[in-house]
Amino acid sequence: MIAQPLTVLDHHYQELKDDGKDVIKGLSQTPKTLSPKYFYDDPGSLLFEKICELPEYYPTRTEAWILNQYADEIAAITNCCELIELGSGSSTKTQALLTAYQKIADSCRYLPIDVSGGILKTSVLQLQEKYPDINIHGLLGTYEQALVHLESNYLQSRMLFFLGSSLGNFNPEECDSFLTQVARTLQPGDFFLLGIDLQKPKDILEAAYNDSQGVTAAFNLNMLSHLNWRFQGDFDISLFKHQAIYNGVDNRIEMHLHCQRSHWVNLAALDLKVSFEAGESILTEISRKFDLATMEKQLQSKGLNTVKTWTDGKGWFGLILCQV
Ligand code: AVI
Repeated sequence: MIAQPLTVLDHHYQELKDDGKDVIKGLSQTPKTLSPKYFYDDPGSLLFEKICELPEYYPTRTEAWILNQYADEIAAITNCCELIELGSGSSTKTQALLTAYQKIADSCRYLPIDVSGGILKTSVLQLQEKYPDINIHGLLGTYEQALVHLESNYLQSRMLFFLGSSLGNFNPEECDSFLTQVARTLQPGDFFLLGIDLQKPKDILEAAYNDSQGVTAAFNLNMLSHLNWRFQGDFDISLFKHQAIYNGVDNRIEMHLHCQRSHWVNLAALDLKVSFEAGESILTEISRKFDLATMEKQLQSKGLNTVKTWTDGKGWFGLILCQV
């Protein structure tokens, strides 16, 4: 079988280079912040795949269990022609849905969208071999680029999915505008499938983001290596320590890189020199933990009406299927 070419939304590196403005802004403010999108260069995406297999990191296997359990039902309810996944990564969990669709659909197409070209290319090639009856095209780009592209390239009935609780990495305002944009890409009758991590005791949450093998620490620190190669930086990784704590007021994990010694960092390509004090930290990620009923209401306010919700036996993770 001839492999489909990878469709590139825009020039990946050029696009992210422009985004360096957010690095300047984030490192110039107090407290310092960096966007979690900088986790996902190719080494970072591989580290994330490792996180997904950690015993402490329950979200991936819990969501995979729900998907495996209910994929046939989801396919039967939705029966769309076009399946679109935002932030597809390795598309591992999605295979339950593709297998279910392959059984019922005559022709359908799957568009995995990710910001990391290496993992996207590899997974598209593997999926094309495994699912010869499904038309598979990878799209390389950020969520923003992807949603703009999808809004103006509507072909046929759609199910858009956003799994892994990636929605939790947005703050409330970002979440609101993301859902508005999602609703814009869908036509009446189309579906949105959302995976969200639910609230649970602090010790389980903190263990999931402070694993004993140090993979999450390596993932967090890799963001600085990414900035070093992308923006000609000189971050000394050994001067920072990973820290993840649960903020019970805002129901979110906060991941930080904690500076161990006062020093300067230079990012030559951004013409930026930043001073770090011992004890100060960079907020690299929030990971919000949700409540199903509240999320269903928020989705409804965007015209995304819940058709069915699934969860696991412990109520740790939720999958919401909604329809426009
Ligand atoms: C991608 N995202 C949903 C993960 C999360 O759990 O917030 C990223 C992650 N960060 C640390 N571990 C996993």
